[in-house]
Amino acid sequence: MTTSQDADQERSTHATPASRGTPMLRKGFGLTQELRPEDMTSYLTPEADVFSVWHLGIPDVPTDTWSLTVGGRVGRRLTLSLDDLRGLPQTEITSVHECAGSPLAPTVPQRRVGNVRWGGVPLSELLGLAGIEDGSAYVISTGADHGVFDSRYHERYEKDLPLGKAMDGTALVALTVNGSPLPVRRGGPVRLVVPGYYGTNSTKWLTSLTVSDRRSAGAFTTTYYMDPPGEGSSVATPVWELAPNSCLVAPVDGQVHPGRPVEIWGWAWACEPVARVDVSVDGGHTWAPAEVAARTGHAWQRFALTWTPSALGEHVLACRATTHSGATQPSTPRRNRVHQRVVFVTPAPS
Ligand SMILES: Nc1nc2c(c(=O)[nH]1)N[C@H]1C(S)=C(S)[C@@H](COP(=O)(O)O)O[C@H]1N2
Ligand SMILES: [Mo]
Repeated sequence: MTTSQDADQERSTHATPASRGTPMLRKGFGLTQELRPEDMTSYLTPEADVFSVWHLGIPDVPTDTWSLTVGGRVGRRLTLSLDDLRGLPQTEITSVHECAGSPLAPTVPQRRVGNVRWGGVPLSELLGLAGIEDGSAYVISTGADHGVFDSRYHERYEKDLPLGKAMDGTALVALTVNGSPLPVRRGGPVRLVVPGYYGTNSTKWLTSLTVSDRRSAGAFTTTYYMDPPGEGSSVATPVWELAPNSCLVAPVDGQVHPGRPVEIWGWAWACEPVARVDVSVDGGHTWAPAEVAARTGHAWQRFALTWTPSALGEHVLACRATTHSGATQPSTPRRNRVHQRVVFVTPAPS
């Protein structure tokens, strides 16, 4: 690890040499097929089943020459190699990983979600080593990827997060996912992970961290991933904290029969713990509280309710999560709109 005191020089720019000109394995926006909710049967989502999203392409990051700089408003600027990072204290956290959906259609629910165990160096540890100057308020992260998104060339993918979140001990400079080294397509060799925040904030192919007194002026924090002002407000909000959300894993059609108890279950999550999940079997006219497991880390929480249907026919199942502070899911078109599934109660196999 090398350090330097010339923080002033760093202040003028967030770019690092590595963020320019890294060869790209793929160019342009892309994503991989997400798991359907009925296939989210395991608490930990296997890495291969977790959705993947990239805006600018996938860079060919050279692991041997990769380095991370920590600069901006810090006492000493750090440059770390992969070995330097591996030599620092490591921790793990299980965390729900959810995409906020397309920044061009932010109200369309996508249900791109998984629950994984990330491992790496706490961001607070690295920032502590660098020493944060008074008056700092944000940490800006940049990735090595560059390219065209939404008909515009972007020199890099750049995000920011409030200093309080960066220092809360959950944010990681991650080296592993589910116990294995991060593959390049997952953001390897090193990515940022911000548990409790939408996936967009977890910068892949991380090359620099910059402590700042203001937000990033980049496209991915100004044009994209800013929710328009709500009713009675004039301020747009950054797409940071996970809004309450939930999905139904079971039952599906063919599993529901008259007079036979069936477990309605699924996963619920939010930035803060989910305190309650309500389930409906009549399309949202009436709701009943499900049992909800306690949360560990920033993982999703299982909910379940036993239902014994009495008659044959169509039922619209729905689930709705509510947090300790009372935030809940809307039934209007929003990214965390209530999830519904139609099931037919069919005669039991004899
Ligand atoms: N460098 C970089 N980081 C990025 C992105 C990107 O395009 N470039 N996409 C973000 C978005 S929108 C999401 S949802 C997550 C997806 O991470 P995954 O592909 O590992 O699931 O990465 C985030 N980090
Ligand atoms: Mo995303």
